[in-house]
Amino acid sequence: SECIGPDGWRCKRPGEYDVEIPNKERLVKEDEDPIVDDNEIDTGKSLDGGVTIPRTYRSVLLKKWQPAPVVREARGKPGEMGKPVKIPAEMQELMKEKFKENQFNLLASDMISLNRSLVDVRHEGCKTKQYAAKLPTTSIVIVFHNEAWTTLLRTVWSVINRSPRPLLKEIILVDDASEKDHLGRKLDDYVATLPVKTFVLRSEKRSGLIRARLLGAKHVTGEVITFLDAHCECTEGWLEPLLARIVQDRRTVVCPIIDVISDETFEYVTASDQTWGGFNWKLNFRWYRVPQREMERRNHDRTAPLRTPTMAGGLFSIDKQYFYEIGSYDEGMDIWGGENLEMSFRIWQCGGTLEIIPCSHVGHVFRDKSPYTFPGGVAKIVLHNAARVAEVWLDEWREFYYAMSTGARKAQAGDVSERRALRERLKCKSFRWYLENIYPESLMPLDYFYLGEIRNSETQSCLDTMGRKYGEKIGVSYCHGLGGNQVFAYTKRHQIMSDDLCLDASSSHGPVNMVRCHNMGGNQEWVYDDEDKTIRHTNTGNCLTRPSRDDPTTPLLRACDYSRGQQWLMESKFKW
Ligand code: LR7
Ligand code: MN
Repeated sequence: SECIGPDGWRCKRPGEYDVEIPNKERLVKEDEDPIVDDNEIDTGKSLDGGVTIPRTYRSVLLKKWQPAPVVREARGKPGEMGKPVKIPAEMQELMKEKFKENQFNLLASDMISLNRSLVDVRHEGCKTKQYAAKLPTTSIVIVFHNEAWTTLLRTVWSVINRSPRPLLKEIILVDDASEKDHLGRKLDDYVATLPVKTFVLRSEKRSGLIRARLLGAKHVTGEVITFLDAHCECTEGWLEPLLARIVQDRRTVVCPIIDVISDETFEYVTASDQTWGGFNWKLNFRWYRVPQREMERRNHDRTAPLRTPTMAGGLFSIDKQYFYEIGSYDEGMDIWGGENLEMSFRIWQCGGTLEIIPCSHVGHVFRDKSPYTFPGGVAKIVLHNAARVAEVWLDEWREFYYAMSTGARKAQAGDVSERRALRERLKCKSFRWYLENIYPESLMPLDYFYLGEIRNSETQSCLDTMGRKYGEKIGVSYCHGLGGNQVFAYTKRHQIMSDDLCLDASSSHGPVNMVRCHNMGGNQEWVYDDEDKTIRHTNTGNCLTRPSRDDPTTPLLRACDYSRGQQWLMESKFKW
């Protein structure tokens, strides 16, 4: 069981906190709490190259606390128990109008109680889990720019309503130069009335979410920092399992399962517990299915912590001291994007652990578009941030990023010397180590023979994904030398891949399709012959062939005849 309390520790179930603690005298005051060093648990993790900090945790149980109120269903109210809100026909126009402001259904959000009830979505096995009674305190940091009143306050209330009061040190709201009236005085006055200490920090000029979080973190007095986006809803028992995991090893950074609050209806929809975080060649964060090996490592226990290669970025808890030891955030990053991958790589490469704790569920309003401005342009900012990630953490695999995103080479990473020095100082491991040990399923192949364009010797055209999707045919077009759709890797596993797509043929005369890479050879195995320049499909023995004249953009699979139309050159000729 998870009951890890050493001598004198009581094991409790989540939710059990709103019971009076007997014998208050036995509890120590916050400032005289001794360093508890008997809760050391060896996770069997190698320490070499990592940060050397004590693994033990100083645990505090506050003397005074109020039980968290129980959230009951307000029957008949819209959205209770996480149900979808239906907007009456006569309000559809207004709804559409209001949608634009935040890129979610503001009208629906405004109709729902700030204290709305939710279903307890946890796996049955989570409800009876035992956690140490002595957990660290946490401060919640929520940064926002022009957030809607109801989503912001519903986030705050869900924290208040569903966190054991003794664990909740304070809630810190960081206003990143919002321009909305309701986020000014009105907000200050409102938070002053809350039953949990809550205050608003203001950044004078737009600083972006990364620097806003750094500002919030500075004011944290709890032992753990918990970051949330400004449009979340925490569910029953969300906090204890996060903190309990940090007690076991303070170099573990933990995320809840991020459920979906529909941007259309505000329905609370549980996310799969079988997805983890990855990324593609463009350095976009992506959810992927958890591989079998990780399920096996967890003995198929769906309530056990899940080691994830990357995190989404908005919702996680981290030991405060560790947050700084490991290099907090890269202050050179602007507005939005990249910081989540930067932190993920840094945690793993520098000796930490990044996990999703499946017993913790927090909902987040996912939306299709960003509602706010990106001063200087979205592409410029996002590419700048991503280039910093690539320059500091990716080693040679940065080439995948630069090859894939057109314009990435031009976007300036700026001065990254401090971040590289941090990597040195912490003696962080290489990206190869990360790919080998943490993320062998990565779309960035560990070993590859070639990365670049693939040009037909006869037609002088290049293989091109044509921006097509899964299952569609591969194309060829004029070699533009700009990377993007014309970049392919020829891997040691004998795949010809572009990001998550692999050349795939299931019959001997084609077609040659682009299919999600499965890393299992089969229809996706090709052998390039450096001498005669053929790309031979192992299963069928046939060769990749230039298109015929009646369909000049679709390469074929034909019996190998060693003609020039079957010769492909793997020599990058990029124009950057
Ligand atoms: O300039 C800004 N200043 C801010 O304070 C821009 C944004 N913000 C605030 C904003 O109000 C919000 O509270 O920062 C927070 C995140 O911005 P969102 O909600 O527009 O971003 P997102 O949910 O699309 O983005 C995800 O990726 C981001 C990359 O920088 C951050 O890491 C977000 O925290 C992250 N959100 C999540 O991880 C929730 C799950 C989404 C997924 C996947
Ligand atoms: Mn968000």
